[in-house]
Amino acid sequence: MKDKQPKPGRIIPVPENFLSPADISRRRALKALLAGSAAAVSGAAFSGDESGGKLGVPPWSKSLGKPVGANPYGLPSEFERHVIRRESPGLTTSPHSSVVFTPLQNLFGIITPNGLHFERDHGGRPDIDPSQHRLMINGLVRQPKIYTMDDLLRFPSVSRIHFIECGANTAMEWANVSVPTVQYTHGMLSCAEWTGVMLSTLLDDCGFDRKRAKYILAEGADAPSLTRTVPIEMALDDVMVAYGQNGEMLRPENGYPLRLLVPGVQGVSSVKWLRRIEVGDQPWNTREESLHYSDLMPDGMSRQYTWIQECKSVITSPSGGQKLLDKGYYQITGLAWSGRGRIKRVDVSTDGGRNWRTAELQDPILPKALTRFRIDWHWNGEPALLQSRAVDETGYVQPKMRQLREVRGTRSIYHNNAIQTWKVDPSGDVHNVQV
Ligand SMILES: Nc1nc2c(c(=O)[nH]1)N[C@H]1C(S)=C(S)[C@@H](COP(=O)(O)O)O[C@H]1N2
Ligand SMILES: [Mo]
Repeated sequence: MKDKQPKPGRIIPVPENFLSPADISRRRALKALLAGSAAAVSGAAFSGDESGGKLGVPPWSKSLGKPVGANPYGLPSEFERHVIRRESPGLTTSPHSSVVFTPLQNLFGIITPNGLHFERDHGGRPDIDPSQHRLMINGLVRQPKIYTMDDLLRFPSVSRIHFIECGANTAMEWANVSVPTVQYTHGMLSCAEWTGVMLSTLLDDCGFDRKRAKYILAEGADAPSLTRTVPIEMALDDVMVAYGQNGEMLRPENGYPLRLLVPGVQGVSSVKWLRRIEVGDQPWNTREESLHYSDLMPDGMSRQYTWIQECKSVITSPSGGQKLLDKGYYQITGLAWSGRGRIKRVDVSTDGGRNWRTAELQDPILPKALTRFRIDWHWNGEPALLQSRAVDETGYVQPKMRQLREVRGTRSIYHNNAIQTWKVDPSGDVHNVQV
């Protein structure tokens, strides 16, 4: 009986400071974290004699707080200042064609706060005045049109929760383990409630040619004029022209004032700062769909137009860089998603895939959205290999790294959806490993 209700263990949850450019020394930061957590555990200097069961009166209970309007636009508590997007040092040569990763290890539920949504830009982020912004729809349409933001806001709107995952998420791990934390292995992944107009509504408004239209081209207003081809069936299904992100206008980083959202498809197709949609009868083979975003296979051939982000999952806690301080009870939790629909099941292993238990899925379980899973775990102090394996509603099972490599080799950059393994050492340190 006792074994079933082990004492809750403590965890150092925020391991990733050591990779910020300002503080690149892993050891120094970990040491600081350890010192910090010791203070938190023994701390509470103000609170009087807690051992006697008394609750002290903290300083903030003894004076007036800040006035209600102190922050006209709210920010997180200063005690959360380590919860930030981070660049992976050395990953890119220019900060304009680069990425900042979402701190998945710090988040709850399925929604990414707007200030933490990952940002992937090819030529920096433009600051667009919405009154000057225009969306043109041309090509195989009866009536080419140019819309202002005001025009677009007058169309019937929809709000839907979807993830965006960069096709290159987990790309560094194809050949071997290369980055230490879930922020860097999986943090080109975010999920928001997007609001906008269905693209089908706008295509109808322009009277697109239903017989000849096979593809659309979406073009961004940023310096690289990023362009992507989207098949018309997708465009007419669930693609949105979005201006809202979690209840407010898009953030500049994520496409303000307008972006395309292609649910379930690699992030690059969700063109930000959207300024033009062209309707055509064949794919455009632009730079971002020939030179990049094609998958180099072992035989030297490349797969092109691999749109869908297949079913994938990752444990976000405990995860790489964290440290378990005690034997005892821990919650294993993480995220699962599929570009093909809903998540059906997530299994969790603590012994590197020999034995599996089915995790609890937390509502809501939405198509092409992140799904939160959790399961109880009693850590007995022995080495453990933590893995999660997701299954989606099509029956597709997330593959092992080895299975994926057998088919794809190691030179693919994109679409690595393999099972992630976190190794827990007897010391409690958690590492990124491949088994
Ligand atoms: N115009 C434009 N759209 C863009 C990009 C860009 O650089 N320019 N980056 C793409 C890539 S590669 C990804 S992964 C997603 C990332 O969206 P986010 O920055 O909102 O997370 O935007 C896509 N849309
Ligand atoms: Mo991307």
